[in-house]
Amino acid sequence: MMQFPQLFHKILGVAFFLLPLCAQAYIPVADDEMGDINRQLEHRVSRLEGVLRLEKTITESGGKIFATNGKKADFNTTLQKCKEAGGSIAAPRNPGENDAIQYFVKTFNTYAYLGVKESLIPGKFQFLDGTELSYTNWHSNEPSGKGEEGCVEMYTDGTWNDKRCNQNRLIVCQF
Ligand code: MMA
Ligand code: CA
Repeated sequence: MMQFPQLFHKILGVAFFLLPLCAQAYIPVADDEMGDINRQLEHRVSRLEGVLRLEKTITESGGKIFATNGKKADFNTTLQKCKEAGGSIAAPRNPGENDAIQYFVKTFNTYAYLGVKESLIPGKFQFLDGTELSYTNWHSNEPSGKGEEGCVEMYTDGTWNDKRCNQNRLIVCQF
């Protein structure tokens, strides 16, 4: 009768002997099927993106997708609509993202609210989660509201203006 340590050693030996076989014979099959599914999905996604770009309802910057439904709403309704869609209100973090949002503002010729709001310090603005803005694109002489304009809209030229939150502006979300 074989003792445990020897048996264990034998099983380990067989396992390591079979490992390269598995790697060559089985994993490539699974890999291929996965590759097939990935290619099918990528094809479907790229066709959907083609439709949405044709309709001018999506833009992309650095992997972040921005989208509009072409409709207008006040700031709180915009927050709600973006959340319902599984995203959040568009908040540009750099010039590329600002350009991506500006594309909609120009295309729909309608200003858009951004995911930026006034902090407890009047005239100081931040992201909705309270984090600091590392990029801004204020229009000259903005922000001007001194605590009376808690939201931020984007003008057609891409610059920002602090604005009361009750206006109807283009809904632009990020995903
Ligand atoms: C409006 C309003 C402000 C903006 C000024 C710029 C008069 O107020 O949109 O937010 O700063 O225009 O002139
Ligand atoms: Ca202002």
